[in-house]
Amino acid sequence: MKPSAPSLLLLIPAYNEEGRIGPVLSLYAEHFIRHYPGRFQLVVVLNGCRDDTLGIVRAAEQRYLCIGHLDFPAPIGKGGALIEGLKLAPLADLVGYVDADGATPPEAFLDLVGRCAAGEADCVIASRWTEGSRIDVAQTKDRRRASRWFNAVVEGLFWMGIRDTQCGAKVMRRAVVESVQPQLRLADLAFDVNLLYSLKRAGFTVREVPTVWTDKSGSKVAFNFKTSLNMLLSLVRLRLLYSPFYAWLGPLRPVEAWVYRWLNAPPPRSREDARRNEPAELRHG
Ligand SMILES: Nc1nc2c(ncn2[C@@H]2O[C@H](COP(=O)(O)OP(=O)(O)O)[C@@H](O)[C@H]2O)c(=O)[nH]1
Ligand SMILES: [Mg+2]
Repeated sequence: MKPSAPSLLLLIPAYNEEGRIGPVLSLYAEHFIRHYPGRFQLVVVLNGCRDDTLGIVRAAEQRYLCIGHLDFPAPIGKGGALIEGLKLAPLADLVGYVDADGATPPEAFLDLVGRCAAGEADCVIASRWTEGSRIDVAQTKDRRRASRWFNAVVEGLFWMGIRDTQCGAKVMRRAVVESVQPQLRLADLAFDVNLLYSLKRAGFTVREVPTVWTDKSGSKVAFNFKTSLNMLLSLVRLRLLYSPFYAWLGPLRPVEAWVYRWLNAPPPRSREDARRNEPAELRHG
């Protein structure tokens, strides 16, 4: 990348990550300060943490000027946190996100950024299921099986030709983010499908590239019946959002709200909420 490299905003959603996020912040900050020629900002988006994630993030902010955070007390979910974080898109030319546990090493994320900066696609995403990927530590067998089922359902409903919508590392051009923001409605883990489908529909290109992945223990994602049902429900909801029947479904809204409450999942945002685009206050230290 040339010295005139685009500025980069990296979001890291974090929920009860006091045990995992500290070294990851140092690793990413060091790597990008050393190897990324453009302006680099890293923003951790916390919500409802019941541990000292905030203390760990603040300590990192003392060491690295490029780190900041947003903190939401409400349980807005990983998707909700990313939706809020993406409102900071005007700060940079390229905007991306990655998980807090370091499963994607900074080198692999930088590769995505380089490809996006070089114009290979409007959005470049890491894929564990594309030939050439290197899986140092794989997800559990159950998670891998669930991942393939999930992918089959996503393909059946959305026909995107993407093998791994759920890998936590993605980067895109600011204009892409800004153009799809009003369509980002899902606050749970199906958020990635919401993002990818809305940007494909808008005519933007997505490139899936093989990645390096080291699965980490201490997952914050409950892997159970309710989570699976939640994901399925959100995918169906997303599909309906783009169908001519959506307007007829208004009377079902209270039932939907009840189901998401029962599933203990962050509910989808209303159209009005999605259109409101006030960025939260970025904090440092
Ligand atoms: N802000 C926020 N982040 C979340 C939430 N749930 C998960 N995350 C983050 O999403 C990322 C992926 O979670 P992780 O536990 O690594 O998922 P897994 O590797 O798929 O089991 C991590 O950075 C988590 O901290 C949430 O409710 N809110
Ligand atoms: Mg993880």
